[in-house]
Amino acid sequence: MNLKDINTLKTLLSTPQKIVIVPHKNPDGDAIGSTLGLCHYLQNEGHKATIVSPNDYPKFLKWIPGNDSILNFEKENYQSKDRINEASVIFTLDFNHLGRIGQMQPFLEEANATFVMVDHHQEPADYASIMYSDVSMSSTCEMVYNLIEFLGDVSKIDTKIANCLYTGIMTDTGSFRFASTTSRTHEVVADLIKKGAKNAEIHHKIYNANTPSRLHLLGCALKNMVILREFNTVYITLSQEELDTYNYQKGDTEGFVNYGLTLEGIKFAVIFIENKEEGILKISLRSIGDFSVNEFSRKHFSGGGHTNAAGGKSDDSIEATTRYFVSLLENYKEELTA
Ligand SMILES: [Mn+2]
Repeated sequence: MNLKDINTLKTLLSTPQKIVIVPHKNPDGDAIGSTLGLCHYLQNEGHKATIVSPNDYPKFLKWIPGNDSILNFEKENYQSKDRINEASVIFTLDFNHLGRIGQMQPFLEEANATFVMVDHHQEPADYASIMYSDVSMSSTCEMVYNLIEFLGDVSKIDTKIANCLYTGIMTDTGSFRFASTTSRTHEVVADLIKKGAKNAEIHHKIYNANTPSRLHLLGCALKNMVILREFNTVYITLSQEELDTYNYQKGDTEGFVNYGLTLEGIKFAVIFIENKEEGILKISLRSIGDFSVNEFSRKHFSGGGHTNAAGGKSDDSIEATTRYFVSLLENYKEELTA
């Protein structure tokens, strides 16, 4: 974050503001952890701060301190719009394009507030007058820690904030194993533990929250896995019928795509998940090393994200989409087998 933006933000926050904090649609651990961590900090500083989420989020995140106060734009629509209308400052966290907030988009576009973006994805749009965008960051939670530090307030990070920020850093780094994890990430996490983050408890709450049906759905996904050795690539499909059979709940397929990468030699893993309600396939892409799934998804599946983790979508059937996907791989063979 540049000095000019830090100073503008300092001045802005030197008097009490009405603040709305927004995570992306289908928020994950980093989106919920970062918005809640920032929200606690701003409230402690005397601001009126509210989180408005575009929609609901998985049950395994519903213990994070303050989660009860999050407004769901789909369910608490009137109240959400009210808060957005009266906001003097709107923070958008863990996304960088207003297209990522679904039906909330027009309301934010019309809002008469100063926008602050804090995000670590590629190619930020330019809707925010104060921007903290850094693709080298492990997580938005690590950036919120930095933001509080830029404001000179690290000593004000309390136990609640520490637990929120630890959660998002942990989930976005795959428990500190992805390449985006730096020595600085560990320093931040060490300080959060000092400040009261209950690391073992957080791991337990996030990762040991399986239901029998989710594990059965995972079994189904792994059975459907197709291994394309000549491209060091793996893909998984899940049809709506299979999701229904195993009583799919929001968040159940989180992390499934990563299993492909645990096979020796595999560099590229993709999961295609049918969503009959939206009439699309949701696609998650992961890679190990230099192969950019962000570029791949931008080019072929109207998505994007990071070098090693991205999302995308397709309007075609599972059969047609996977056929198209496999046909693309020939063009990437050299990169994938290098
Ligand atoms: Mn993130």
